[in-house]
Amino acid sequence: MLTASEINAFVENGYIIRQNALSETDIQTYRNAIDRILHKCRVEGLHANHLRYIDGERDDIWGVNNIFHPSIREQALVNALAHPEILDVIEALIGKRLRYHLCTLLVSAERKPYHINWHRDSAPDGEVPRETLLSRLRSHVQLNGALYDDETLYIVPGSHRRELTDAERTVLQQTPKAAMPNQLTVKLEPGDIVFYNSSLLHKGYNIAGAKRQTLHYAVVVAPPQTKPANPESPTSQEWLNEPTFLDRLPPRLKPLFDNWLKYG
Ligand SMILES: O=C(O)CCC(=O)C(=O)O
Repeated sequence: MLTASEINAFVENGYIIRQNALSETDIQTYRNAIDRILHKCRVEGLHANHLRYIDGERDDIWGVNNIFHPSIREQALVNALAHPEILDVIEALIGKRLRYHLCTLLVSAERKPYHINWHRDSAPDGEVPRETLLSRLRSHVQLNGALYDDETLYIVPGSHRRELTDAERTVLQQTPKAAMPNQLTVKLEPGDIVFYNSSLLHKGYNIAGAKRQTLHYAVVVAPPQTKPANPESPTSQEWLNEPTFLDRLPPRLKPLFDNWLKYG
C-alpha cells in the first residue's frame, strides 16, 4: 500500500500527501453529507457545544467536532474512516493495533477570516522535550482529506522530531501567526489526503475564505493487549457506546472503537 520511502518520509518529515486518494463518487458523497451537517449546525442550531468558533464568539465556525454524535451523524462519514485509502495507509504507517481518537470537519468560515496560531496539538506553546517527540514518531496519524482545493494547512516539515529553535520560539511567543522559517503550505486538490504527525508545528490560515470542506480524522496506537482496561467507560462521547452506533460500524472499525471503549 505504501512504499518504504513514503513511510520513511512520514517518520522523517512528519507528513505524506496521497494524491487522488478519494474518487469523484467519494468526494460527492462526503460533500453532500457535510452540507447536511452544516445545515443542522448553522441553520437548525444543533450541536452548538461541539463547534469550532472563530475567536470564541458564537457567530461563525471553522470546524465541527465529534461528528459521530447522533444529532448530526452521517453514516458515509463513519464509513470514510474505513476507506481503504485511509485505513490501509494508517495501518501501514503505525500498525494494525489502533484506537479511534477524533473525527472532525474543517470548513471555511462564512463571514470572518480564519487564521489560527502556530502550535503542536499536544502543546500550544510548542514546548515538548525531544525524547517525548521521538516517542511519538509512529504513535498516531492525523489526516486532512480535502473535498475542495485546500491550501489552509501550514506546517514546518521535520519539526515533529525536535525541540523549537530560538527563531520558532520567538514567533510562537511574540507573533504566533507570522511566517515561520521553513514553513510549507500543504496544497491539496479535491480527493488528496495529507497524513501527518500532530506534533509538527502547524497552523490554519484561510484568510480569503476559500471554500473548504475537509475531513480531519485522527487515530492512535492502542495500548498493548496486556494492559488492563479502564474500569470505567470513557465519559466523553458516550454515544460511541450506543448499539445504534456500534451495530452499524464497518467491521474493520470495530477494534478501533472497542479500544476506545476499553482504554478511553
Ligand atoms: O485548519 C487546519 O488545517 C489546521 C487545524 C489545526 O491546526 C488543528 O485542528 O489543531
